[in-house]
Amino acid sequence: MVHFNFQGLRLTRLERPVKMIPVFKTQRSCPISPMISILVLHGPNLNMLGTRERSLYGALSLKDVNGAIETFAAQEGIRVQIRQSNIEGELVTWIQEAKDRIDAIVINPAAYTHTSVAIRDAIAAVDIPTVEVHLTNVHARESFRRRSYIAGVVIGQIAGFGPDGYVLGIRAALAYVKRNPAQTPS
Ligand code: DHK
Repeated sequence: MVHFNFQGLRLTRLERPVKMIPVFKTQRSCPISPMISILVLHGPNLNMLGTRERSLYGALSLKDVNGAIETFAAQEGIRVQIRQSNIEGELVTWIQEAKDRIDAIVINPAAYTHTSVAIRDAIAAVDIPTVEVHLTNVHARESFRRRSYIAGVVIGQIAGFGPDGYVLGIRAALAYVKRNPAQTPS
């Protein structure tokens, strides 16, 4: 150790240089913006894609659909988290957990679209921009599928484009988040 005086202060310098640990700048001062995070939720029976009513829902499995979502996310440089549940409460919990962590939600609530006040209330409660996706054109099917409890609390709905609807939904959510950066979590 070497001691020396600087402006009346007794300072000590270590002889061996101290290894510098890089300190990452905070988000505000960082010129590179943080990755946008999108939560993709699949509701009940979507785990059966590929075998379920193929004439309506197509031949792709949920794994195939998720693969296409992940490929798109990688191309766009965004983070996606994908989950499926047959249980309403589980979907509600995941929406709640997204608060202040996720920039946007893309959800196919499947049959819960037409029944779930709980999912609607969860989306309203977290105040995260959300896109509603349906594989089929629900408006051209049985009348009970035309009513969506979710539609009133989302930024928009995409229906009838099969699995492409998820990528379209993410694209729409992404554009919305970029236009409304104040809503992104800090
Ligand atoms: C999927 C379901 O499982 C149905 O209950 C909905 C939706 C429609 C879809 O088109 O993705 O009515």
